[in-house]
Amino acid sequence: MILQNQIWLLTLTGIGLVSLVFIWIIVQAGKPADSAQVQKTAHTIRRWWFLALVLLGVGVAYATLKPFPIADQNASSPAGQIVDVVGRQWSWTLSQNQIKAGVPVQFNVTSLDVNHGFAIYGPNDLIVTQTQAMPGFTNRLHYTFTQPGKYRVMCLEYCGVAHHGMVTEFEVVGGQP
Ligand SMILES: [Cu+2]
Repeated sequence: MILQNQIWLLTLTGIGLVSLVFIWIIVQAGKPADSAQVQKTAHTIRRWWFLALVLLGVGVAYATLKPFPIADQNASSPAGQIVDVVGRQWSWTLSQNQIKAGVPVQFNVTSLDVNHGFAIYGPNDLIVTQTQAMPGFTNRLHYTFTQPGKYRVMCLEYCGVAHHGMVTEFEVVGGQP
């Protein structure tokens, strides 16, 4: 299952769980309760709930930040090919339009005017990787393409009236089709 479908499933499950909580509250409403006992139970639930949320938050942060795609900006590059990317209102300039599959590539991404979002879409129109294109700063983005084909670059950050037209293409060659 592709990632977007997994997230969709997770979202639906979450909505279902929240709905169940609401239904439970509606069913429980109106029943008389011993307030001291309720308070004691609530405090216990709150303690465990807090601990679970902290563990979940730390776990999710660790799992999602570990494979951080934006490389150390000062380290020497391990990439076998380097592509310089310049964004401006409203176009992209890439130093090359052919990239080899299976060889790590480093995109050096910057902007001449305002902030842009440098996003690469694969042949199936799903986002492959992305970073910011910022004026006065170069972001290094590392990625290794596995699938050959036509890839599109689109701006992911609104940057003016022709933002939607900030599209370019490049080709990934070699590798397994
Ligand atoms: Cu834009």
